[in-house]
Amino acid sequence: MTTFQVVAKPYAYDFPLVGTALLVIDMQRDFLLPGGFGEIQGADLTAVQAAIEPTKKLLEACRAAGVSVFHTREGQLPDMSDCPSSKTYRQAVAPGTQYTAGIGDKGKMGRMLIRGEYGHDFVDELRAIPGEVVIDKPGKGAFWQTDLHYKLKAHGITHLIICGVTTECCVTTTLREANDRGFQCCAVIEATSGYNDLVFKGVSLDMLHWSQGLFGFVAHLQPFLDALR
Ligand code: TIU
Repeated sequence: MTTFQVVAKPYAYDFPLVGTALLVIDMQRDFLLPGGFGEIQGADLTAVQAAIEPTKKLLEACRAAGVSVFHTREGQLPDMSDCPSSKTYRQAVAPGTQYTAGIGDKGKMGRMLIRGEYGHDFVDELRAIPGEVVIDKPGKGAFWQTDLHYKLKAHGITHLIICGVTTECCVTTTLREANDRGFQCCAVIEATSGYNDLVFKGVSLDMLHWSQGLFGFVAHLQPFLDALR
């Protein structure tokens, strides 16, 4: 069985070719491009966009090596019936909200974070290709109200290489949930970013590998590119 090893924190991350999936979190126009939900949230778009090219390199290396690829998209059904009420009250326009526009409202790329809208879909650089799994999720974590766990099991996945946006939100929520489910996870530093990278990214990733890997591993991109070559 082919296995790989990359330098990581808190120690080397070993992963099998068969049994590992790359999990690309929410690389959607609404989070990454001007006029989307991220910008309305006050995002530093330059910071999140910096993850696009490294994620593309990681994705291409995984595809070439034969690593399974899963993508997620955050978004609601058009009638918003699947929107957690916590989100409705804080991230859509509701009494007391801090926003003037939010989830479900019409933006420059269609209704924000609504399935089927232009802004909800992946950025052009990171579109899924046939054979890759796309998981649509209503929440931050990719396991809640989705069949991600079952599809990972169906593919025999035990290890997850995790990247995408945002580090502080959907990436780490998903990695923490995956750890509880027994998956050995590694986040890839250059292939993730958030809305306030000066403050959030470093601490978010540090918390993952603190204390002998409380939630999992963190590694740079280059060791993955070298290992998968
Ligand atoms: N920062 C933030 O609100 N992010 C999200 O809503 N979604 C993801 O992190 N993908």
